[in-house]
Amino acid sequence: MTSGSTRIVLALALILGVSPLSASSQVVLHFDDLSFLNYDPLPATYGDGLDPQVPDVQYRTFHADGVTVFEEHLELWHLDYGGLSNVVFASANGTIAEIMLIPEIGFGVRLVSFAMAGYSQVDRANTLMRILDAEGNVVFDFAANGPVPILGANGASSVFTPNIALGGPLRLQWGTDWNVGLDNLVFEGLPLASVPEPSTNFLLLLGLLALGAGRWCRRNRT
Ligand SMILES: [Ca+2]
Ligand SMILES: [Ca+2]
Repeated sequence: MTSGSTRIVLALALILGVSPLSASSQVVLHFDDLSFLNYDPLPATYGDGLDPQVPDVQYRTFHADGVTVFEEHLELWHLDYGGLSNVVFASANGTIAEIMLIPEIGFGVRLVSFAMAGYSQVDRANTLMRILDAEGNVVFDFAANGPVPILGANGASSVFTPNIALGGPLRLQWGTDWNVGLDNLVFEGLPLASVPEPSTNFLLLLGLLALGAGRWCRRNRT
């Protein structure tokens, strides 16, 4: 998602009365406060309780089907995922990484934004990149129109701002190239009453699809 689409998402969010920048309780998972060696598993407790409304964050690597678990962790890496440092990635190539945000009963959770970049300073792509609910229903599919480019060359990285809230656990999956690492994931818990109706997320999705269509048209005029 480019800054252009980011602006549109923010604009939509503002139009819909969803405040993407308001809460002071936003948590950032940056992995910079850990001592580790490359390939070490990310501790299962990392990020737990930083937001009391989201007591548990879980990390898994799935087989390529995105359903069966390969290993109950993600792994850590120091440098050269683009310009990011101290990132997490799937524990084997050809698999799918997942971060699951689990709110307290009576609360929802909003995935505000996250960054990704390609190793080793190489542009990559996610053939699979999506947000699911606890039951595995796809709430938002970043790759609906094809693989999602991920920057990495020349110290670049890609920032995504889904700003999507669910009334229960939220899962972010990406794969199947373990050379795509994740960093700076921002989320917040919020009372169920302030979780947008599913139709609001649907409108955000429509906005993104409209943007994609616009891009497609422009590309085909040149
Ligand atoms: Ca945990
Ligand atoms: Ca980091």
